[in-house]
Amino acid sequence: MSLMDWAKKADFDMIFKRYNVIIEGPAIKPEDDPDVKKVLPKDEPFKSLAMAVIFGDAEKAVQAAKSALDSGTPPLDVIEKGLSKGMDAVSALYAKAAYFLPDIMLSADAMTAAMALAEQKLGRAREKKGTVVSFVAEGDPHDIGKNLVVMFLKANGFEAVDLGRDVPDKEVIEAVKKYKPVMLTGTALMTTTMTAFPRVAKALQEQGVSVPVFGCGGGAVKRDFVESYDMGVYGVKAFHAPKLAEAALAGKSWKDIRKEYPKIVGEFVSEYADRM
Ligand code: B12
Repeated sequence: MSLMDWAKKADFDMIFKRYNVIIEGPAIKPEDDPDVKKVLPKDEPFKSLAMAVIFGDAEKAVQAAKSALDSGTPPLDVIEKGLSKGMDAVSALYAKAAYFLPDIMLSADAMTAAMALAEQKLGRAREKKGTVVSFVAEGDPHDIGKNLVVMFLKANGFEAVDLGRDVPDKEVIEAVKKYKPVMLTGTALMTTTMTAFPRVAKALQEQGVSVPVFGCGGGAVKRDFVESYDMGVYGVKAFHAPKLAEAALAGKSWKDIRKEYPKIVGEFVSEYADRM
């Protein structure tokens, strides 16, 4: 068969699809995934915010956040009911290997870009109530939760000293000595890195330094783990952080805060259901 004859008979549509010259449709429709459906908000503007994070589209995430904030949606809702739900969906897709590392990096960037707008809107109270030192555990690059903690602390009038992510224990201890904070917060997303918390607590005690409360949170962390070392209080939501710091300022000890967590944060917290 001559090339011309072959070209007349060839199914170019099929060939183009086979070699990705044209695409049959979206490779994946995340919103149809049953685990995504469980967490995806149904109402606007939260659905668009979450979808922009799911698709790792920073431009759309920023647009959605801007229009939500402009139309009066509270910044906390933009974060908690929209962007964070998107990240929950991303986590579900990553867990079942439908998403890979590059996907979640794009989603993290989209969430971070949109969060910056919510932060501006939250504003920063002028009068400083006290100092809090925040860090992500040594070896851990996951800093979205810590950034939220810092953002809510600043918005509520605390001086937040942000040590960043992958912070060596030694730096945390030095910062506690230097700033004498009313609270120290630690975030860890990995089971291999959360072990920094008991190490830091122990080293502080050995060096005769203490903090009224050491709030510890992050995906990998559970309450019983945090309550296995002194000073540790398990932090559930980033926006609880200023309330915990306020309780410490009011003279509550870490032991009191452990016992009274739901009362202090003023809402039902399933992780503390036995202490309601
Ligand atoms: C985004 C993401 C990334 C991004 C992080 C970008 C960034 N700048 O943070 C990138 C792509 C870099 C990444 C990399 C990796 N990741 Co990752 N990642 C995630 C993912 C999908 C979401 C995490 C997230 O941001 N969640 C949203 C934030 C808001 O949640 P959060 O930090 O927990 O904070 C909330 C609360 O915990 C609370 N909180 C947190 N701290 C505190 C403190 C106080 C005081 C209070 C009150 C509250 C509080 O506030 C927030 C809610 O309001 C998770 C999946 C999951 N299920 O969590 C995996 C996950 C954490 N990653 C994981 C892994 C394994 C990795 C890699 C090692 C993968 C690899 N093979 O290379 C690498 C790390 C390599 C390295 N060591 O450098 C695992 C960890 C497993 C484990 N349990 O140990 C997870 C669980 C995925 C999985 N199911 O396997 N990752």
